[in-house]
Amino acid sequence: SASDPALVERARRAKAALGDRVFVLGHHYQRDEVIQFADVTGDSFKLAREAAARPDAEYIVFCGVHFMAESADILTGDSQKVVLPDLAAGCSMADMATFDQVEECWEALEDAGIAEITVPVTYMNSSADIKAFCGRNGGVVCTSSNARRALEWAFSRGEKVLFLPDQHLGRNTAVLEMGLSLDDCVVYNPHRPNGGLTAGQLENAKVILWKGHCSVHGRFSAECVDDVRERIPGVNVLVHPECRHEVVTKADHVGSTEYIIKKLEEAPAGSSWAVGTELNLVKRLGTMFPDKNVTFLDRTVCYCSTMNRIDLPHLVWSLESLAAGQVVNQITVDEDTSHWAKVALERMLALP
Ligand code: CIZ
Ligand code: SF4
Repeated sequence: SASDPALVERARRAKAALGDRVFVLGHHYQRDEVIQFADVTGDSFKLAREAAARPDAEYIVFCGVHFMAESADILTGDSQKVVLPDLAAGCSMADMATFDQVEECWEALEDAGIAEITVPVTYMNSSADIKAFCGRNGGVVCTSSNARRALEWAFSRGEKVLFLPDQHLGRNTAVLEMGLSLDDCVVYNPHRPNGGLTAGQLENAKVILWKGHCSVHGRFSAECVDDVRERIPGVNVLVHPECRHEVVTKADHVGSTEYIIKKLEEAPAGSSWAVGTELNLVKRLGTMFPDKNVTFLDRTVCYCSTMNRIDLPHLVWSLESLAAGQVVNQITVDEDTSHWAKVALERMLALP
Protein backbone atom coordinates (compact mmCIF):
# COMPACT_ATOMS: atom_id res chain seq x y z
CA SER A 1 0.00 0.00 0.00
CA ALA A 2 0.89 3.68 -0.21
CA SER A 3 2.40 3.95 3.25
CA ASP A 4 4.13 0.59 3.02
CA PRO A 5 7.48 1.12 4.82
CA ALA A 6 9.07 -1.58 2.66
CA LEU A 7 8.28 0.43 -0.47
CA VAL A 8 9.58 3.63 1.11
CA GLU A 9 12.82 1.82 1.89
CA ARG A 10 13.10 0.43 -1.66
CA ALA A 11 12.60 3.89 -3.17
CA ARG A 12 15.23 5.34 -0.84
CA ARG A 13 17.72 2.58 -1.68
CA ALA A 14 17.24 2.79 -5.47
CA LYS A 15 17.54 6.56 -5.39
CA ALA A 16 20.70 6.39 -3.30
CA ALA A 17 22.20 3.81 -5.69
CA LEU A 18 21.60 6.19 -8.62
CA GLY A 19 22.97 9.22 -6.77
CA ASP A 20 23.46 12.31 -8.96
CA ARG A 21 22.64 10.31 -12.08
CA VAL A 22 18.94 10.77 -11.31
CA PHE A 23 16.97 13.93 -10.64
CA VAL A 24 13.39 13.52 -9.42
CA LEU A 25 10.86 16.26 -10.19
CA GLY A 26 7.57 16.44 -8.27
CA HIS A 27 4.61 18.49 -9.44
CA HIS A 28 2.61 20.25 -6.70
CA TYR A 29 -0.41 18.04 -7.41
CA GLN A 30 1.45 14.81 -6.68
CA ARG A 31 0.71 12.57 -3.70
CA ASP A 32 2.75 13.09 -0.51
CA GLU A 33 4.12 9.53 -0.81
CA VAL A 34 5.76 10.63 -4.09
CA ILE A 35 6.62 14.23 -3.15
CA GLN A 36 8.83 12.99 -0.29
CA PHE A 37 11.28 11.67 -2.93
CA ALA A 38 11.29 14.80 -5.11
CA ASP A 39 14.56 16.72 -5.41
CA VAL A 40 12.50 19.74 -6.37
CA THR A 41 8.80 20.57 -6.43
CA GLY A 42 7.07 23.11 -8.62
CA ASP A 43 4.54 23.88 -11.31
CA SER A 44 5.02 22.56 -14.83
CA PHE A 45 7.06 25.53 -16.02
CA LYS A 46 9.38 25.66 -13.02
CA LEU A 47 9.99 21.91 -13.27
CA ALA A 48 10.86 22.03 -16.98
CA ARG A 49 13.43 24.72 -16.21
CA GLU A 50 14.81 22.77 -13.25
CA ALA A 51 15.31 19.76 -15.53
CA ALA A 52 17.19 21.94 -18.03
CA ALA A 53 19.36 23.29 -15.22
CA ARG A 54 20.64 19.80 -14.34
CA PRO A 55 22.57 18.70 -17.46
CA ASP A 56 24.67 16.34 -15.34
CA ALA A 57 21.66 14.18 -14.46
CA GLU A 58 21.40 11.25 -16.85
CA TYR A 59 17.79 10.51 -15.86
CA ILE A 60 15.00 12.94 -15.11
CA VAL A 61 12.16 11.11 -13.35
CA PHE A 62 9.14 13.34 -13.88
CA CYS A 63 6.41 12.85 -11.30
CA GLY A 64 3.68 14.74 -13.12
CA VAL A 65 1.75 14.23 -16.35
CA HIS A 66 2.72 13.46 -19.95
CA PHE A 67 2.84 17.00 -21.44
CA MET A 68 5.17 18.05 -18.62
CA ALA A 69 7.59 15.20 -19.34
CA GLU A 70 7.50 16.20 -23.02
CA SER A 71 8.41 19.79 -22.13
CA ALA A 72 11.29 18.52 -20.00
CA ASP A 73 12.53 16.42 -22.93
CA ILE A 74 12.33 19.44 -25.25
CA LEU A 75 14.29 21.66 -22.88
CA THR A 76 16.98 19.15 -21.85
CA GLY A 77 20.00 17.88 -23.75
CA ASP A 78 20.08 14.84 -26.05
CA SER A 79 21.96 12.69 -23.57
CA GLN A 80 19.32 13.10 -20.87
CA LYS A 81 16.46 10.68 -20.58
CA VAL A 82 13.08 11.75 -19.22
CA VAL A 83 11.05 9.04 -17.49
CA LEU A 84 7.32 9.19 -16.64
CA PRO A 85 6.65 6.55 -13.94
CA ASP A 86 3.20 5.69 -15.38
CA LEU A 87 2.51 6.21 -19.09
CA ALA A 88 -1.21 6.48 -18.33
CA ALA A 89 -0.62 9.78 -16.53
CA GLY A 90 -2.00 12.08 -19.21
CA CYS A 91 -3.94 15.32 -18.89
CA SER A 92 -7.57 15.45 -19.96
CA MET A 93 -7.23 19.13 -20.87
CA ALA A 94 -4.19 18.56 -23.10
CA ASP A 95 -6.07 15.67 -24.76
CA MET A 96 -8.92 18.03 -25.69
CA ALA A 97 -6.77 19.59 -28.44
CA THR A 98 -5.27 17.11 -30.89
CA PHE A 99 -2.96 18.15 -33.70
CA ASP A 100 -5.49 17.18 -36.40
CA GLN A 101 -8.26 19.16 -34.73
CA VAL A 102 -6.07 22.25 -34.45
CA GLU A 103 -4.98 21.95 -38.10
CA GLU A 104 -8.65 21.71 -39.08
CA CYS A 105 -9.43 24.81 -37.02
CA TRP A 106 -6.59 26.71 -38.70
CA GLU A 107 -8.02 25.73 -42.09
CA ALA A 108 -11.38 27.12 -41.02
CA LEU A 109 -9.65 30.39 -40.08
CA GLU A 110 -7.91 30.37 -43.48
CA ASP A 111 -11.25 29.85 -45.22
CA ALA A 112 -12.68 32.76 -43.26
CA GLY A 113 -9.68 34.85 -44.37
CA ILE A 114 -8.50 35.54 -40.82
CA ALA A 115 -5.61 33.09 -40.31
CA GLU A 116 -3.02 35.70 -41.38
CA ILE A 117 -4.20 38.12 -38.70
CA THR A 118 -4.52 35.48 -35.97
CA VAL A 119 -1.73 34.56 -33.56
CA PRO A 120 -1.99 31.14 -31.85
CA VAL A 121 -1.21 31.03 -28.14
CA THR A 122 -1.12 27.73 -26.28
CA TYR A 123 -1.14 27.11 -22.57
CA MET A 124 1.75 25.00 -21.26
CA ASN A 125 -0.85 22.29 -20.61
CA SER A 126 -0.86 21.02 -24.19
CA SER A 127 0.94 18.33 -26.13
CA ALA A 128 4.31 18.99 -27.76
CA ASP A 129 2.78 18.97 -31.24
CA ILE A 130 0.36 21.76 -30.30
CA LYS A 131 3.29 23.80 -28.98
CA ALA A 132 5.10 23.07 -32.25
CA PHE A 133 2.02 24.18 -34.21
CA CYS A 134 2.26 27.53 -32.41
CA GLY A 135 5.98 27.72 -33.10
CA ARG A 136 5.45 27.16 -36.84
CA ASN A 137 2.61 29.67 -37.06
CA GLY A 138 4.17 32.65 -35.32
CA GLY A 139 2.68 31.84 -31.92
CA VAL A 140 3.81 31.40 -28.37
CA VAL A 141 3.39 29.22 -25.27
CA CYS A 142 2.14 30.69 -21.98
CA THR A 143 1.72 29.64 -18.37
CA SER A 144 -0.93 30.79 -15.94
CA SER A 145 1.49 33.42 -14.62
CA ASN A 146 2.35 35.04 -17.95
CA ALA A 147 -0.87 34.54 -19.95
CA ARG A 148 -1.55 38.28 -19.97
CA ARG A 149 1.92 39.12 -21.28
CA ALA A 150 1.60 36.39 -23.92
CA LEU A 151 -1.77 37.74 -25.07
CA GLU A 152 -0.43 41.30 -25.19
CA TRP A 153 2.52 40.10 -27.25
CA ALA A 154 0.13 38.25 -29.59
CA PHE A 155 -2.05 41.36 -30.02
CA SER A 156 1.05 43.36 -30.93
CA ARG A 157 1.55 40.96 -33.86
CA GLY A 158 -2.00 40.28 -35.00
CA GLU A 159 -5.59 41.38 -34.58
CA LYS A 160 -6.90 38.12 -33.19
CA VAL A 161 -5.73 35.36 -30.91
CA LEU A 162 -6.50 31.64 -31.06
CA PHE A 163 -6.14 30.48 -27.45
CA LEU A 164 -5.51 26.75 -26.83
CA PRO A 165 -6.63 24.53 -25.12
CA ASP A 166 -8.10 26.05 -21.91
CA GLN A 167 -11.09 28.30 -22.60
CA HIS A 168 -11.22 29.41 -18.96
CA LEU A 169 -7.64 30.64 -18.68
CA GLY A 170 -8.07 32.41 -22.02
CA ARG A 171 -11.36 34.05 -21.09
CA ASN A 172 -10.30 35.00 -17.56
CA THR A 173 -7.11 36.58 -18.83
CA ALA A 174 -8.74 38.47 -21.71
CA VAL A 175 -11.73 39.74 -19.72
CA LEU A 176 -10.50 40.13 -16.13
CA GLU A 177 -6.90 41.14 -16.79
CA MET A 178 -7.03 42.91 -20.14
CA GLY A 179 -10.45 44.51 -20.08
CA LEU A 180 -11.85 42.81 -23.18
CA SER A 181 -15.56 42.01 -23.06
CA LEU A 182 -17.15 38.57 -22.99
CA ASP A 183 -18.55 39.41 -26.43
CA ASP A 184 -15.01 39.74 -27.78
CA CYS A 185 -14.55 36.00 -27.09
CA VAL A 186 -16.04 33.08 -29.02
CA VAL A 187 -15.63 29.38 -28.32
CA TYR A 188 -14.41 27.07 -31.08
CA ASN A 189 -15.82 23.57 -30.60
CA PRO A 190 -13.62 21.00 -32.42
CA HIS A 191 -16.52 18.56 -32.54
CA ARG A 192 -18.73 20.81 -34.66
CA PRO A 193 -18.30 21.78 -38.32
CA ASN A 194 -16.44 25.09 -38.53
CA GLY A 195 -16.14 24.99 -34.73
CA GLY A 196 -19.85 25.73 -34.47
CA LEU A 197 -19.15 29.33 -35.49
CA THR A 198 -20.46 31.47 -38.32
CA ALA A 199 -18.14 33.48 -40.55
CA GLY A 200 -19.52 36.64 -38.93
CA GLN A 201 -18.72 35.40 -35.42
CA LEU A 202 -15.16 34.58 -36.44
CA GLU A 203 -14.79 37.95 -38.08
CA ASN A 204 -16.00 39.89 -35.02
CA ALA A 205 -14.11 37.88 -32.40
CA LYS A 206 -10.90 39.16 -30.87
CA VAL A 207 -10.18 35.97 -28.95
CA ILE A 208 -11.07 32.55 -30.33
CA LEU A 209 -11.11 30.21 -27.33
CA TRP A 210 -10.62 26.49 -27.82
CA LYS A 211 -13.35 24.47 -26.14
CA GLY A 212 -11.14 22.75 -23.59
CA HIS A 213 -11.06 22.84 -19.82
CA CYS A 214 -9.48 21.22 -16.78
CA SER A 215 -11.67 18.50 -15.32
CA VAL A 216 -10.42 19.35 -11.82
CA HIS A 217 -10.61 23.16 -11.75
CA GLY A 218 -13.71 23.15 -13.95
CA ARG A 219 -15.67 21.47 -11.15
CA PHE A 220 -15.73 24.46 -8.82
CA SER A 221 -18.99 26.37 -9.11
CA ALA A 222 -20.18 29.83 -8.12
CA GLU A 223 -22.32 28.11 -5.46
CA CYS A 224 -19.14 26.70 -3.84
CA VAL A 225 -17.98 30.26 -3.30
CA ASP A 226 -21.31 31.43 -1.83
CA ASP A 227 -21.45 28.34 0.35
CA VAL A 228 -17.95 28.74 1.82
CA ARG A 229 -18.52 32.44 2.52
CA GLU A 230 -21.61 31.48 4.49
CA ARG A 231 -19.82 28.74 6.43
CA ILE A 232 -16.62 30.69 7.18
CA PRO A 233 -17.12 34.39 7.88
CA GLY A 234 -14.24 36.55 6.62
CA VAL A 235 -12.81 33.76 4.45
CA ASN A 236 -10.48 34.70 1.59
CA VAL A 237 -11.32 32.82 -1.59
CA LEU A 238 -8.22 32.01 -3.62
CA VAL A 239 -8.56 30.21 -6.97
CA HIS A 240 -6.58 29.14 -10.03
CA PRO A 241 -7.42 30.84 -13.38
CA GLU A 242 -8.34 27.43 -14.86
CA CYS A 243 -11.59 27.81 -12.86
CA ARG A 244 -14.74 28.93 -14.65
CA HIS A 245 -15.27 32.63 -15.24
CA GLU A 246 -18.13 32.98 -12.73
CA VAL A 247 -15.99 31.35 -10.02
CA VAL A 248 -13.00 33.58 -10.68
CA THR A 249 -15.29 36.63 -10.76
CA LYS A 250 -16.59 35.77 -7.28
CA ALA A 251 -13.17 34.98 -5.79
CA ASP A 252 -10.97 37.44 -3.86
CA HIS A 253 -7.68 36.37 -5.43
CA VAL A 254 -6.79 34.49 -8.59
CA GLY A 255 -3.42 33.19 -9.67
CA SER A 256 -1.10 30.37 -10.65
CA THR A 257 -0.04 27.56 -8.34
CA GLU A 258 3.14 29.40 -7.35
CA TYR A 259 1.03 32.52 -6.64
CA ILE A 260 -1.35 30.51 -4.47
CA ILE A 261 1.54 29.14 -2.40
CA LYS A 262 3.11 32.58 -2.01
CA LYS A 263 -0.22 34.14 -1.03
CA LEU A 264 -0.61 31.62 1.79
CA GLU A 265 2.99 32.05 2.89
CA GLU A 266 2.39 35.77 3.29
CA ALA A 267 -1.07 35.48 4.89
CA PRO A 268 -1.39 36.58 8.52
CA ALA A 269 -1.69 33.90 11.20
CA GLY A 270 -5.28 33.10 12.03
CA SER A 271 -6.63 34.13 8.62
CA SER A 272 -8.99 31.82 6.73
CA TRP A 273 -8.52 30.67 3.16
CA ALA A 274 -10.72 28.62 0.85
CA VAL A 275 -8.54 27.39 -1.98
CA GLY A 276 -9.87 26.32 -5.38
CA THR A 277 -7.23 24.08 -6.87
CA GLU A 278 -6.14 20.43 -6.81
CA LEU A 279 -6.71 18.66 -3.48
CA ASN A 280 -3.25 17.13 -2.85
CA LEU A 281 -1.83 20.65 -2.96
CA VAL A 282 -4.57 22.18 -0.78
CA LYS A 283 -4.07 19.48 1.87
CA ARG A 284 -0.31 20.04 1.79
CA LEU A 285 -0.82 23.80 2.19
CA GLY A 286 -2.87 23.07 5.31
CA THR A 287 0.04 21.07 6.74
CA MET A 288 2.64 23.65 5.70
CA PHE A 289 0.76 26.54 7.31
CA PRO A 290 -0.85 25.18 10.48
CA ASP A 291 -1.31 28.70 11.88
CA LYS A 292 -3.72 29.53 9.04
CA ASN A 293 -7.11 28.03 8.42
CA VAL A 294 -6.88 26.42 4.96
CA THR A 295 -9.98 24.72 3.49
CA PHE A 296 -10.79 23.19 0.17
CA LEU A 297 -13.24 25.30 -1.84
CA ASP A 298 -15.48 22.37 -2.75
CA ARG A 299 -17.19 19.93 -0.38
CA THR A 300 -16.51 16.95 -2.61
CA VAL A 301 -13.22 15.21 -3.34
CA CYS A 302 -11.27 16.80 -6.18
CA TYR A 303 -7.97 15.15 -7.05
CA CYS A 304 -6.53 15.08 -10.53
CA SER A 305 -7.02 11.40 -11.31
CA THR A 306 -4.20 11.23 -13.86
CA MET A 307 -1.72 13.02 -11.59
CA ASN A 308 -2.66 10.49 -8.92
CA ARG A 309 -1.68 7.60 -11.17
CA ILE A 310 1.90 8.28 -10.21
CA ASP A 311 2.06 6.50 -6.88
CA LEU A 312 4.82 5.03 -4.77
CA PRO A 313 4.77 1.58 -6.45
CA HIS A 314 5.25 3.20 -9.89
CA LEU A 315 8.04 5.43 -8.58
CA VAL A 316 9.80 2.44 -6.98
CA TRP A 317 9.50 0.45 -10.20
CA SER A 318 11.02 3.22 -12.32
CA LEU A 319 13.86 3.97 -9.90
CA GLU A 320 14.74 0.29 -9.45
CA SER A 321 14.66 -0.27 -13.22
CA LEU A 322 17.01 2.67 -13.79
CA ALA A 323 19.32 1.45 -11.04
CA ALA A 324 19.40 -1.93 -12.80
CA GLY A 325 20.40 -0.21 -16.06
CA GLN A 326 17.00 -0.49 -17.71
CA VAL A 327 15.37 2.70 -18.98
CA VAL A 328 11.59 2.38 -18.72
CA ASN A 329 8.77 4.71 -19.81
CA GLN A 330 11.07 7.14 -21.57
CA ILE A 331 9.28 10.16 -23.07
CA THR A 332 10.82 11.44 -26.30
CA VAL A 333 9.68 14.16 -28.66
CA ASP A 334 10.80 13.85 -32.30
CA GLU A 335 13.35 16.34 -33.60
CA ASP A 336 11.11 18.48 -35.80
CA THR A 337 8.34 18.78 -33.20
CA SER A 338 10.92 19.51 -30.55
CA HIS A 339 12.51 22.24 -32.67
CA TRP A 340 9.26 24.13 -33.28
CA ALA A 341 7.93 23.63 -29.77
CA LYS A 342 11.17 25.10 -28.51
CA VAL A 343 10.71 28.11 -30.79
CA ALA A 344 7.32 28.77 -29.13
CA LEU A 345 8.75 28.18 -25.65
CA GLU A 346 11.66 30.52 -26.33
CA ARG A 347 9.27 33.24 -27.49
CA MET A 348 7.59 32.87 -24.13
CA LEU A 349 10.90 33.13 -22.29
CA ALA A 350 11.65 36.33 -24.23
CA LEU A 351 8.34 38.01 -23.28
CA PRO A 352 8.90 41.44 -21.71
O1 CIZ B 1 -3.63 22.50 -13.65
C1 CIZ B 1 -2.46 22.16 -13.84
O2 CIZ B 1 -2.17 21.04 -14.20
C2 CIZ B 1 -1.39 23.12 -13.64
C3 CIZ B 1 -1.68 24.41 -13.04
C4 CIZ B 1 -0.19 22.78 -14.04
C5 CIZ B 1 0.99 23.61 -13.96
O3 CIZ B 1 1.85 23.32 -13.16
O4 CIZ B 1 1.11 24.58 -14.71
FE1 SF4 C 1 -4.64 18.39 -16.61
FE2 SF4 C 1 -6.29 19.58 -14.88
FE3 SF4 C 1 -4.94 17.44 -14.14
FE4 SF4 C 1 -3.70 19.73 -14.52
S1 SF4 C 1 -5.18 19.30 -12.93
S2 SF4 C 1 -3.00 17.72 -15.22
S3 SF4 C 1 -4.86 20.59 -16.25
S4 SF4 C 1 -6.53 17.52 -15.77
